[in-house]
Amino acid sequence: MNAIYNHIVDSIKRHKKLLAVLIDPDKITIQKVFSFIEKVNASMATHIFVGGSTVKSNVTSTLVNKIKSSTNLPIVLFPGSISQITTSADALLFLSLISGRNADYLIGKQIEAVSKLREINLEIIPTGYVLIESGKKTAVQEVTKTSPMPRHDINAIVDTAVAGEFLGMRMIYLEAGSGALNPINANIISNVKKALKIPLIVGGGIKNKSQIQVAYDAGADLVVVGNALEHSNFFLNDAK
Ligand code: 1GP
Repeated sequence: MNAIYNHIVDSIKRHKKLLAVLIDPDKITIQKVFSFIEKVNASMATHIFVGGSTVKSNVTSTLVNKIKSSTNLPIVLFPGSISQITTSADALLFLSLISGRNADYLIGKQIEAVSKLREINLEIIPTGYVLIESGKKTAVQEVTKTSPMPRHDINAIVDTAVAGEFLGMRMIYLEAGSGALNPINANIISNVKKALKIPLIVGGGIKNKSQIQVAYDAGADLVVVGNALEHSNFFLNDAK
């Protein structure tokens, strides 16, 4: 039942870096899914994340089914709302926005999701979600009505991530926000990574392969790329 998480942990032990392609159900049409997934299959991507901040109800389930029929990559839900939970995925990031002080996104939405999650058999990965300011207001900030953490406050960012680990979260996700002007910088990533024993995900505003490499070199175990794929196939064209 922990197959996806165990695979992430094993990959880290084997020094293998991971890359998730984030698909926002609001930004892709069902007609385009097959050709997009073909490119993802031929790329260096190791995971497909599905989710968005403002997705319409019931769209996610149809999309995940289509993706599943055309890939063997693990599909991990990265839900912006409860309506994005669907049993056809392989795992769910059970997120708590620990950088914010909005009780709804710390514990409220999670409690609302429980009755649905108890009915279905989905691997749940408790994940501390840490939003860091990135040069512009992002959708996460808008939707959750929380303030991102200032970039320069490294100690507070590290303490927040470690508090997540101490609370029993199994991964930490450092998020600059979709379409962020500035991705999470190497200094933040390396300081957080040094303090953590659990896997570290980094995403938001990553636009090219050198930015992916910067994140890996600083200590990111899994990098998430979404927005940039709508504008370029910069890495999808690279064969595995
Ligand atoms: C957003 O971290 C993800 O939640 C990915 O961000 O769309 O900017 O790649 P981008």
